[in-house]
Amino acid sequence: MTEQTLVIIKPDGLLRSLVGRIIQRFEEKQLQISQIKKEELSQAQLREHYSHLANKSFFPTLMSYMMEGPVLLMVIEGTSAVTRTRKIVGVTDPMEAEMGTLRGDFGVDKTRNLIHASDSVETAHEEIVRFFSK
Ligand code: DGI
Repeated sequence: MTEQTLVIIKPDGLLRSLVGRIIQRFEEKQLQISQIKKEELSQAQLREHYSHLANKSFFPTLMSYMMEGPVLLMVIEGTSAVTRTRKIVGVTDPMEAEMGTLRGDFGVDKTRNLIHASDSVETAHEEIVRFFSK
């Protein structure tokens, strides 16, 4: 089934000039970019996006990392896009992520893990509305 998912290339992905290589991984797997924009995320947007983590000890570190510079927001579309995108991205901790995944190949640590990708079809819908409705 064709789905849409939200992908965010986090600030260090842009600063390290990894955007082309990241997008290539999705395109190689027949996932298409249907919307894309570069933006600096506000504290309010990030608090909403990461509200499920607000009580975690790493939350302040996560917030400041996400505000180090602009991010690239993308709506990625294709068959089973949510699951396939998460597979391409790899698990949260780059030390645990398989080689060949984006986090396994390019991620640094649990904070600097390069990419966000929606974790379900429902979350994807909410996140696309959050970041692309205006
Ligand atoms: O869906 P994910 O991004 O893989 O994971 P998540 O929704 O549980 O967490 C969102 C982000 O928060 C994650 O990409 C990086 C950060 N994070 C999660 N767990 C930890 C963490 N950062 C640190 N420093 N330590 C953690 O245990």
